[in-house]
Amino acid sequence: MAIGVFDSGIGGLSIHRALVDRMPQADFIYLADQKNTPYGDKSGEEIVELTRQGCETLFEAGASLVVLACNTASAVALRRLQSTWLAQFRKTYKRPVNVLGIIVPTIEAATGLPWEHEAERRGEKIQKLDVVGVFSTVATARSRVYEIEIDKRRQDLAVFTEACSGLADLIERDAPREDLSAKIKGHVESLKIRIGRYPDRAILGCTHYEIVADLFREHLPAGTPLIHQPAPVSKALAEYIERHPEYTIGDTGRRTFLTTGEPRTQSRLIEAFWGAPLTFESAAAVVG
Ligand code: DGN
Repeated sequence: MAIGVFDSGIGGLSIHRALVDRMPQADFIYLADQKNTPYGDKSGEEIVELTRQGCETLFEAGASLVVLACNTASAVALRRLQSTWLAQFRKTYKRPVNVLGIIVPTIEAATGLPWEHEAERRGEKIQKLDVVGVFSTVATARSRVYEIEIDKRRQDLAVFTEACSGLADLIERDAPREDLSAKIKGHVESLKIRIGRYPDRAILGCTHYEIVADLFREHLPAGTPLIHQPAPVSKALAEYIERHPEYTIGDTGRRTFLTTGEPRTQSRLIEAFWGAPLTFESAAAVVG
């Protein structure tokens, strides 16, 4: 058995990397739905259906847990999968299986005290924060998941989500760095105009954006705390696995990379981010 990691493309590799670093002995299967990427501009129904199919492929390939390493799928499809499809998956695969999202651990990191304690431990100054800026896909912004979930925890924080239409796709297509930088600058400035000033802290609410986190940092005012997803998500998942030994995750350190698109070696951007070239196999060839 293995941990399945799902994204519409390469963005989820940012989460996968942190999971591998935290649990190097576990077996992992990564699935990129590159045939259908990008998800960010699709309808809710389409996102639910594609995410359901992705989970099925991963369970068929031997995953016991599927991590939706995609904010868009987590925001739009997670609840529907858990309430409607999970019972069916468990019947079909005759073993404990589950689907987990990445938004709640991110929000806990962005709003909760543990994050502030960690920052304090590192000697960073904690300011009184009141405006959180979230950068995400259009579908995540439309779901208002960050506004809703943050409001449940911290009513003293105002949340503004900036829908960065097309940015994940540009990253997926390995667009030149200058183009990515210009687009990110445009979104930071557009968020500033909506808020009336720069946000006090910002969340990278799309797993693709982690790969160009340095460009967000460059265009936000120096010192703006930037919340990254990989660390809190991998920590929350490792804790979840410890509490739930019924989900077996293997112990041979095997890592498989599948794509619904054309099998290929991933982009230069990924190679730089990952530290080595990654070759994906065809998902159809592996699970039929
Ligand atoms: N990486 C996905 C996310 O975190 O929302 C978005 C990918 C996409 O298809 N736009």
